Amino acid sequence: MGDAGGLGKANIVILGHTGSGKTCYMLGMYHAFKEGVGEFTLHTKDHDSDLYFEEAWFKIRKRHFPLPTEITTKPYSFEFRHRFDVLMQFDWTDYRGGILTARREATDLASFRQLVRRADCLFLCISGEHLQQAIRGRAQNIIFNGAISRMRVFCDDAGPIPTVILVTKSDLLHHRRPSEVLADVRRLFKLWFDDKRPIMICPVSVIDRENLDLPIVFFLHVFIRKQLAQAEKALRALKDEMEGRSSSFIGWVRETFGNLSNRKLRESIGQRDADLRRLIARIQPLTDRLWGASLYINEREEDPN
Ligand SMILES: Nc1nc2c(ncn2[C@@H]2O[C@H](COP(=O)(O)OP(=O)(O)OP(=O)(O)O)[C@@H](O)[C@H]2O)c(=O)[nH]1
Ligand SMILES: [Mg+2]
Repeated sequence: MGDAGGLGKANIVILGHTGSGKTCYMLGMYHAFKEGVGEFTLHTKDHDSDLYFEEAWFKIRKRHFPLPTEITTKPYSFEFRHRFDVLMQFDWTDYRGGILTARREATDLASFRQLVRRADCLFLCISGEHLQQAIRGRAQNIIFNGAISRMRVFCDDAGPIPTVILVTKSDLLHHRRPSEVLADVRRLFKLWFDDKRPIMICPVSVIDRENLDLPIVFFLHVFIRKQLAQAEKALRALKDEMEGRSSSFIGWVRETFGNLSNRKLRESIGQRDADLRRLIARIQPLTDRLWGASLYINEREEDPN
């Protein structure tokens, strides 16, 4: 994570079997924010990527879908903006789903593993095709056919980071009760729920344009909260140190905020804390949308200390 805009730079990695809808989702997400969600927009600085996204989305609207991704593209760099201010940058690599079942010889396997290891957020795709009926008696087949067990193998390296489970092609699920679909997805992804990460299940569709913006909003929400929690912990550690109590966290505080005098350090962290609170208020119109949709959300992360 580097420094850029208000929140720095994040790596979002999307995983899902071939044909699960990763490329279409990325195009839909870009389009949703290009049109603007309130005053929030998404941009890529790369001219050709922008052109490709626009053309490919135009074709999707006419039901001409992109070809399966055979060669992984370079990462796309996105800027998430509120009016003219960049709030966050993130990189997004459109990997081929085939990587999940690739053999050791595959040339892109090592870079994929590395990417997942460095991720700040995971997007996992399960196609709505698997969920058109209740999963009763079919769970093991879906876990295998949807490459859910393969995703877990790669994600183990990343630790319990914020995760969005995208139920793609949700236009195929209109006949089912949303709460039953969400319960089925929880069963299929049980291991991800056991390790107490911030997690969301979000049905999305490029046909219905359902919820295309919400996964990024969820990540933004947990990303800011995490930074705020760190700033508050840093202030407590500093206070402890100034009052003669030792704190194991203080080394991290000085490394992150600079080796300043205690007074300057307190000012600097206090400023960061206030900035983050302002940001939370600023994105409120977006986060309000999360609580109004038919989703599963657990935003809490277990504090290891
Ligand atoms: N009904 C419906 N079909 C979709 C939707 N999104 C994608 N599809 C279908 O799913 C196919 C695969 O989508 P892609 O986005 O190419 O899948 P991918 O995960 O990128 O696949 P790889 O590139 O092979 O890893 C598309 O060609 C469409 O036929 C959707 O929202 N609704
Ligand atoms: Mg693809």
